[in-house]
Amino acid sequence: MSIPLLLFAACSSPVSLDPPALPEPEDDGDGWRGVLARPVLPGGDSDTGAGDDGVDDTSEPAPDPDDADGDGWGASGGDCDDDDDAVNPGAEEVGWNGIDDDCDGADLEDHLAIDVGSLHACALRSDGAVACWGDDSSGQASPPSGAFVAVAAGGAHTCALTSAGAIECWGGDTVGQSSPPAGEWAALASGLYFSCALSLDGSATCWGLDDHGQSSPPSGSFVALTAGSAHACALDADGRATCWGSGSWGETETDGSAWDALDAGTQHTCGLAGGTARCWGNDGEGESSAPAGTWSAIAAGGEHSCALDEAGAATCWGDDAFQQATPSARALDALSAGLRNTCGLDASGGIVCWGDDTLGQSSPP
Ligand SMILES: [Ca+2]
Ligand SMILES: [Ca+2]
Ligand SMILES: [Ca+2]
Ligand SMILES: [Ca+2]
Repeated sequence: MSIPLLLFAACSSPVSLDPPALPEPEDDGDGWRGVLARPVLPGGDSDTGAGDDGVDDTSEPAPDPDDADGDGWGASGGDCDDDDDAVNPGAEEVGWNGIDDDCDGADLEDHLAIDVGSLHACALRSDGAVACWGDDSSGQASPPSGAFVAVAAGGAHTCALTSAGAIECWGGDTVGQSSPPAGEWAALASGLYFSCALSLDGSATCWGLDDHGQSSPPSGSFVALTAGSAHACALDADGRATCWGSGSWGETETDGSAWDALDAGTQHTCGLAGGTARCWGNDGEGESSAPAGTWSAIAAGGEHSCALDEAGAATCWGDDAFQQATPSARALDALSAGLRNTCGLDASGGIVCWGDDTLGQSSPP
C-alpha cells in the first residue's frame, strides 16, 4: 500500500511533472518564455506532446521571441526598429539617411571636410552633398545637388570636385571665377576672385582674376594646393612649397624648407613643419606671429590664424575684433579660417564656428 500511495503523491506533485511556476507564460509556442532567451522545457526539447519529434533542440540557436525581424536583436534588447533587419544596435550607422541605423538615438549628420571663404563657408557631408552657410548674395552658399569629394569656398564663389573628378562652381562669376575648365582633377582651392586645381598628373591650373598673376601657376607637379586673397601656393611630393600671385607682403616667399601643411590667408601664409607653425607675409595684426608649440593643423584667415594642438585644442592669433581668434573649447580634427571667422570639425564630424556672424557665416546648419 505504501508504494501506490507514494506513486500517487509523486504523480500529483507539481514539482515533478508540471513546469515550474514562472513569472511569465510561454505564450507563443516556441518553447521560450518572456523576453529572455531561456528554455522553458528541460533539455530544450521545445516540441513536446503530440508533435514531439524527439529531437533535443538545445543545439539549435536560441530564438529571441521578441525579435520580429530576425536580425538577432529583440525590441526590448535594443532593436529600435523591429520591422527592419538592417536596423539594430549592431548595424553600421549610415550618415544622412534619416534613419537611426545603429539605434543610438539619432541619425548621423557628419561632415568630412570644411572650407571657410570670405563671408561664407561650406562643408562636405559624409553622403557627398555640400552644405553652405553665410553670405549668399551671389549664390555662393547655394550649392547644387550632387556627389562631391572636396569643396573650396572663395570670395563670392565656391567650387567643388565631383566624385567623377569634374569641377563645378557656383556663385559670383564676374571675372570667370565660377567658370572652371573641363577635365579630370585631383584637388582644388579657391581664393578671393580665382580658383586653382591640380590635374591627375599634379600640374596646377587656375581660373578667374589674374591681375597679380594669381591665376598663372608655374609648371610643376604638386600634391596639395591653397589659395589666399591674390596668391596661391602648392606643395610638391617632398613638401617643398611654390607660391605665385601677389607677394606685396612677402606672402609668396618660400625658403625651400619642407612643409607638412600650408594654408594661404588674405595677405599671409602659414605652414606646419614637424609640428612647428610658421607664418609669413602681412603681420599688421599679428596674424603671422605664430606661437611656439606642437601643432597638428593650421589655418590662415583674413587677419588672424589658428592652429590645433595634438589634442585638438585650438589656439588663434592676430585680429580678434570679431572674436575670430577666440576659439571654441571643443576638441577639433580640422580647421579653416575666413575673413573674420573660423570654423572646425569635431571628432564626430560636427561643425563648430566662432567669430563674425553678421551674415550667418558662423551659424552652420
Ligand atoms: Ca529585431
Ligand atoms: Ca531591426
Ligand atoms: Ca544612430
Ligand atoms: Ca543613419
